Amino acid sequence: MPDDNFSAMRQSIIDGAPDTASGLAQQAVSAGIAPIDAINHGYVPGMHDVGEQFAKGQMYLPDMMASAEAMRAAMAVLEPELKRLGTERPMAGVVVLGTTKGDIHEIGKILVGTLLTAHGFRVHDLGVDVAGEKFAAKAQELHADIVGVSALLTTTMRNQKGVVEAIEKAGLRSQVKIMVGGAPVTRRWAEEIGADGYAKDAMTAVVLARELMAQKTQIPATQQT
Ligand code: B1M
Repeated sequence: MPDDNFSAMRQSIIDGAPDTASGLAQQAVSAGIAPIDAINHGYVPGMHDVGEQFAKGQMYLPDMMASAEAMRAAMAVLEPELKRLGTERPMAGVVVLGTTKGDIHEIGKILVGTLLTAHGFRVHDLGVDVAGEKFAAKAQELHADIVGVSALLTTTMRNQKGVVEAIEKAGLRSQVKIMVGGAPVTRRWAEEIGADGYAKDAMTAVVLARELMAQKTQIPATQQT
């Protein structure tokens, strides 16, 4: 796809224009463009620009909400395409996913969930503002392999620790791997709170989830013949 189209996608997010964003996504699908390329080279850079402008005081909250709406409109077109790829693969593992308590940012989490689904994981998305106990209860109910916790605010990333504690309290820690992510989250933070891994973006989250599944299914070295 020409760079012009990616620029138009980026601009549709900055403008907070859902109809344009979804129209461009439809064009991309019709033209056989990989949905992940449209997301990574078109729409996500637009969201990053919006964040920068907001931080500099050049954009206000309603603008940011309009941009998020445009992003959701594009994702509504691209997501089924990505999911279709996932159903053609063998089941890779069960993931319970959500944004942590006090936090309503969901675009990154949705992207992570979509890519995991596209790579064969069965993803249960709990949504936003999710307490640790809810993650633990759903993980228990679904016999989840992985719990994934997103946080976008420096004030809410500490609630990721609450999820680790809730999983421990429910007696599930030995069965469930925990991965964390989100803009302010770091590998060091993941280690500090006792999570099993950190991913910086949605594609890395897929790689990490596969690694965690491999760790889960690995026969301990002491039992290997
Ligand atoms: Co908010 N917001 N926001 N916001 N918002 C940020 C995060 C901010 C950095 C903007 C800024 O100041 N530059 C700032 C946080 C500052 C901080 O804590 N350091 C901020 C703020 C301050 C706020 C409010 C407090 C504003 C206010 O009310 N005054 C408020 C808080 C509300 C709350 O949650 N309680 C707020 C509200 C909102 C909106 C509702 C308007 C909207 C969200 C709408 C929605 O999601 N439905 C919004 C938006 C859109 C943003 C920015 C602009 C974009 C976020 C986004 O969607 N990015 C954001 C600025 C920015 O990030 N540049 C900002 C695109 C997305 C694809 O990237 O989410 O980073 P991201 O996800 C990536 C990776 O992080 C990673 O993979 C994803 C895909 O590559 N990842 C994971 C994410 N989760 C993962 C989980 C994993 C693994 C990887 O494993 C489980």
